[in-house]
Amino acid sequence: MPRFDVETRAIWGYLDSVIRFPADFTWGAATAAYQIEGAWAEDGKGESIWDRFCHGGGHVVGGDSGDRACDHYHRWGEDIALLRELGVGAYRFSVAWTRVMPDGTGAVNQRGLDFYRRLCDALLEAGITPWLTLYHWDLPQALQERGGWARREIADWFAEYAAVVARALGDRVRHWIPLNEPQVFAMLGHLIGHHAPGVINPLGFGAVAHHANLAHGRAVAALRAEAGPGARVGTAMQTPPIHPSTSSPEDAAAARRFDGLMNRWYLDAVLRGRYPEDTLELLGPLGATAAIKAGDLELIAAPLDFVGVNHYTRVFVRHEPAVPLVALLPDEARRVPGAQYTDMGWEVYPAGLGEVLGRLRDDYGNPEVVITENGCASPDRVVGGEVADAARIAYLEAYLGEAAAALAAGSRLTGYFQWSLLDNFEWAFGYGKRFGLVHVDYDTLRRTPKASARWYAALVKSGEIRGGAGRGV
Ligand code: IFM
Repeated sequence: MPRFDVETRAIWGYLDSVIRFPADFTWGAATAAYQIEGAWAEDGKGESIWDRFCHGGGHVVGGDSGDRACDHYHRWGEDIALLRELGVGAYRFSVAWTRVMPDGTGAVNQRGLDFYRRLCDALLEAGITPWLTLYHWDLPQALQERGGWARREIADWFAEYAAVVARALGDRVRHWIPLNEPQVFAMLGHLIGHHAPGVINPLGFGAVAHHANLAHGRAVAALRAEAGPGARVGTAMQTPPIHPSTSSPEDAAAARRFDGLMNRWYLDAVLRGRYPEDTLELLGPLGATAAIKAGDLELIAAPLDFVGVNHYTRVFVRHEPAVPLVALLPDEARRVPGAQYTDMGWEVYPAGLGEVLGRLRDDYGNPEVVITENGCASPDRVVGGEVADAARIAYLEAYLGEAAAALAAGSRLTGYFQWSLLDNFEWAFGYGKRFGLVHVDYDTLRRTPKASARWYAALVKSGEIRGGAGRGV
């Protein structure tokens, strides 16, 4: 028997039904260190690849950087008060590796650990469960200089860091996520160079993609050993549906290839203990064959407690015969007539969430799933002290409707984290893209909860969505 009741499925832009989630469903909000903390060189913190990438200039819209960001490093008390107002039971944040180990390995910076200890203590006191991500893209620059993700040793370095954090915080933290979106940092950082460290090296991409999985596996083992008996360890994967741009067989083949690179390379390794053969054919000559050693896949596929899904949109892919590698990249020019798009230019496509959850249920053994990120960017402004972000509310209604439908269809979905608590540094897009439930004025750092924050608080409190709320904002 399902433990909830969906009277109708959500329909984008129009929903007049009531959706009820289970009473023990986890409701949360998420952030990441580099995107909100600021204080980039304070209290012994080392330099990360994102510090270097932003300071180098020319990579980020407007020359923005995370130097100050939302100044969460100093304003975390205020941000916990915002979480309390939302009423969420869980908060997903990441630890900045360089605060804890400025050079990535070796010396531990006690002041860095103390910051996260204080944060966790205050969360627990507020009745909010910390969910800790170890790596949300801010690799220590010192490790980049030793080869970074291209080196097999990255897995040792990451395991060492995981053990340090687990020993320091394991008495406070039960929920652990080693890597945020390995597919995204591998591809954007090492294949097309849009993200730090800005590497464009197709010939080494296969090794990076394997080392990301290996580092995940080594960190899972370190957490199991060091984080205490009650530790729950999972993932946060960005595994969008990949659709062909047209009905041509060439586009279908390109979409299948891209699905291998983006999704199956990670899902199959972690959940099935093997690499998909078609993707191995592509990545093998790009360094993967040399990188994969006996025993790696057993380690990578160690059992998990949950699979985290970060979800926003679907991706179209078209075949591009002139430039073979472009066939591996999304077709960003493809627009769906009549569809709505967020401020990121991402299609609002709630059915995609149902597709991802259905795939995990039907093809990957129906693991426990948590939506570790979902949300949208919109051009929000404070007018008369209010932010009327109706489009965000409509987006969330529609996506949560899909989540509820997946639950009804047997998915073991146990939680949902809204991306993001605050407007923040959106990587190569800088501060122009606002994903928060709470608006941040980057001059004054004033926080203003948006209409969507009140909407989300009502959902968290009642466990129910009453359709159409976004239209009234
Ligand atoms: O802001 C990012 C986050 O860091 C990782 N997932 C996607 C979000 C929106 O782009």
